[in-house]
Amino acid sequence: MRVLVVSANRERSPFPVAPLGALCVSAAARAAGHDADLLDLTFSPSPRRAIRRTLRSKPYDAVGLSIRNLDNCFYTCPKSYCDEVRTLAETIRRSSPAPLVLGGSGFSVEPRGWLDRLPADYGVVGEGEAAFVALLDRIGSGARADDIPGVVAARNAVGIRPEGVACGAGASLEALAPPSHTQCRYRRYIRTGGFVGIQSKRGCPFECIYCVYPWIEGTEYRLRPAASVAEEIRDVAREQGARDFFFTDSVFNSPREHALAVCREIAATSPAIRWMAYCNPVGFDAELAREMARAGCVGVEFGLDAVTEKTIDRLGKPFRPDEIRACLKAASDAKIPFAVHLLFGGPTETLADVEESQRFLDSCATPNAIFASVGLRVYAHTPLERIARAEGVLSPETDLFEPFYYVSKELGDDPVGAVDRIARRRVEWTTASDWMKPSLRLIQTLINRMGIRPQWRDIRNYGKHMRRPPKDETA
Ligand code: B12
Repeated sequence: MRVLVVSANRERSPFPVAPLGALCVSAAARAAGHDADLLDLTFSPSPRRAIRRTLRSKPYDAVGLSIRNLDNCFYTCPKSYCDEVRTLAETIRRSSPAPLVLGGSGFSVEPRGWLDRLPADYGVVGEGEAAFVALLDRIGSGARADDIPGVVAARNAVGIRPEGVACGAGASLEALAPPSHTQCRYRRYIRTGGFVGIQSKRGCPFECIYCVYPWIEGTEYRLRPAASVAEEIRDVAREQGARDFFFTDSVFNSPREHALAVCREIAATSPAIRWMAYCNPVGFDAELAREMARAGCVGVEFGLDAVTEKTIDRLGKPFRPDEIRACLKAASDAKIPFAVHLLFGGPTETLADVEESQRFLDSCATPNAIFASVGLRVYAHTPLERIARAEGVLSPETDLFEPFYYVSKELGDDPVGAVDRIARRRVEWTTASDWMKPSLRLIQTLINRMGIRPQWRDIRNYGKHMRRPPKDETA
């Protein structure tokens, strides 16, 4: 069959992100013998014209639309991508009679909402490779498709996510074709601050109360052989001259032995690359940090969210404060630049907890940047949804397709201002109020153009001029 996979994402913040998910499903379709093309709209000056032109060029038998983001998860500056994506879907519909299949992480967090709003025939919830290929077969033969695990037919999209709709299917990753990187022009991404996305595993066994990663990827780790991860990196580096990679794993360092093996393979086969990854403190020690640095890791982002005993418990994080201290020291000793992400506003959190978080981090190795956010995006079927409903802040009618944020009422009437005031006391702390400043955005663009990785490496230097605290607030 002739198949077109369209990647809808055009977001440029914090940098343009290459369409790894779309490259995976396109590769799977090709491996199954289909003639699959990819249309990446990230840099397209006129996405609708690009869609019309592409759909005129070949009589496609099926079109896939990859929806990476539903919204930007920014409490202070919320943005939904729905209208933009709907326009693309409508253009596809008008330009081709081929069945339209939706998929992607942004789709998977709210499949029902998307199918209600977009003119599509099917949706694939969670992992796409096997389901998309099975669906193409059924489309080809005209048979029913909604019994394929993960596939939802738009006409009976009522009550998606009942038991039985498999998500993050448990298939082994070894059998998957590698993403079709040759279909992506990485040069432009890398010039504008982006990376080649790479995955060393799927799945997330942790149970953070607000998170949808286990839903998208499954709750158990499925590991790729370390040698094939390194081989994929080496091939893209060779074929496309790409040097900058980003591990898209929810937590790169877990399980630790696998992360170590991946680092050793990369160091042996691709000595000249640079990469970054999201990590957490579980098993992140001096040996792993050293191996990561040796393998070309130039930046680690610790998605801690909480750092005090109380807030860690409330968010269901899988580590303790002493593990945080140990992992920050390990990264610092290995001379890997590192950033910390914090998420304030979780259940029962007070300003005293924010103050305690700052004191705790003051006592650890100093990160290059601390990103402090306020407000937890509430997703359906998470423990946080249940908490918000029990507290009555989320009414039964609230549609979680629209961004809804949980912020503990104990943070007061102006949680953003209050956290801002605490954050401004330290040069390494930054908040959404900083990120939205045009001057900071300009600096970020320049940093991206200069090829500096990680982008936040020197935030203490330029940030301090912009966030100088009022005299009476220095604590
Ligand atoms: C790594 C990551 C990042 C990195 C990206 C680094 C890089 N260079 O790639 C960084 C930190 C930069 C980032 C930024 C953002 N991210 Co992010 N990110 C992720 C993460 C952890 C993995 C994404 C990934 O690449 N996975 C690997 C690929 C292979 O999987 P996939 O894309 O899901 O594709 C599979 C399926 O979805 C499906 N599929 C995909 N396309 C298609 C198409 C069809 C037709 C079919 C059938 C199937 C299908 O099959 C694929 C293969 O199995 C996810 C969470 C998660 N675990 O999924 C969040 C996630 C995607 N991000 C999210 C968001 C919101 C953002 C930001 C908007 C946040 C912000 N305010 O800055 C930005 C947007 C950046 C941009 N320009 O688009 C949300 C999206 C949901 C939502 N609410 O919209 C997620 C789900 C996290 C969350 N908050 O819940 N992100």
